[in-house]
Amino acid sequence: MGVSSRTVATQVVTRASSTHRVASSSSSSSSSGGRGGRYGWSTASVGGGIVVAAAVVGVSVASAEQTPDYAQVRRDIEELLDDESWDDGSWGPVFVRLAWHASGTYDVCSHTGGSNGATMRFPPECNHGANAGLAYARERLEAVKRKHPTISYADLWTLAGTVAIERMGGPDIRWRRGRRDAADGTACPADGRLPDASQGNAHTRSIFHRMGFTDREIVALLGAHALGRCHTDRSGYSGPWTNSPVTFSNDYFVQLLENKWTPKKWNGPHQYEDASGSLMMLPTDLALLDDKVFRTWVEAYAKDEALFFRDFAFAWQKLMDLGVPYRGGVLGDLLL
Ligand code: HIF
Repeated sequence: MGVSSRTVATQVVTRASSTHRVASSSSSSSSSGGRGGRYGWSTASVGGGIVVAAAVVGVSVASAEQTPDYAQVRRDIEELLDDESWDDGSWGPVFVRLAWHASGTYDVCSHTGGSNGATMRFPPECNHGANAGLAYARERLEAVKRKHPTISYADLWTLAGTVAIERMGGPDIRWRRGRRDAADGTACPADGRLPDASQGNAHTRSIFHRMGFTDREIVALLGAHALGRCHTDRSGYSGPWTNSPVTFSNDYFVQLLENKWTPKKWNGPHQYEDASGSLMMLPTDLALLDDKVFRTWVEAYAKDEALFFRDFAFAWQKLMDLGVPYRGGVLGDLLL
């Protein structure tokens, strides 16, 4: 899809969703325990985590200034993407990683973690090893937050990752606003909820099943490793998965199946490299080929990019919405 038609589609989504919206009268910096707009939110601490509940308490109308101009926010995020001095020339991949690490802490049983709250702004979560390097992305997005102070960080980060995927050639993805920022770090999830790249399929399954994903959705999501690269000063691993790390495509699956992967001989963590030594796979990536179900989907997505794009768009939206109360199921509007 071309740039102009994508922009139009984006605006249609923004307008369409605003028809369902009763604007909140509270500022985005209010805690999830705050109260405002049509819904009053209350929080209760359960087992060290936070449960968010919402109840209809009345309708109020906010002034235009209190509602972020989401179409403009999108454009401002787009402006930040290209940068020849950053990695492979785009901040897109690290925005995608920020959005996913903010969301992927969710636990479907305790309803803790997830994108609501943007708790990665606070210790201890900002210091979790898995989040190394994400301060660069958070800092880069501060310019957009300053320009649009009423957008929550939780909305800004998830939108930035989503816009980045779209602008790097990925599918159009339905993004929903309405996340609220936590006031402090009391709702930070425990360390260890994000995946450990040195592990195998049992670990990958347990991490993503905890978030509520199916095996098919896990493989679809993993196609995002077509983007970006590993950095020795962050994860310790090194290199990109594909030759076009700022283009969203099904190339991750093609590389996984068609390239020859051998253990990299170096003074670093165990990872795989191709014959040229320029591409890499993590142990969790290569393990997909050893599992019958995972492999079936790797092969399907390598063969059919349109199928991958469709499945990815659905799974990514689900990831971005983890931990956010919404009504009407997956296609419903967020509760704000
Ligand atoms: Fe990643 N991922 N990811 N990842 N990831 C890294 C980088 C990126 C895992 C490990 C790593 C997903 C799942 C998993 C991106 C997007 C997604 C790095 C390197 C590691 C180690 C970090 C660095 O050194 O900078 C593991 C173990 C996962 C589960 C198996 C998601 C599906 C693919 C959910 C996802 O969307 C992106 C983009 C990057 C590149 C970041 C960059 O700065 O270039």
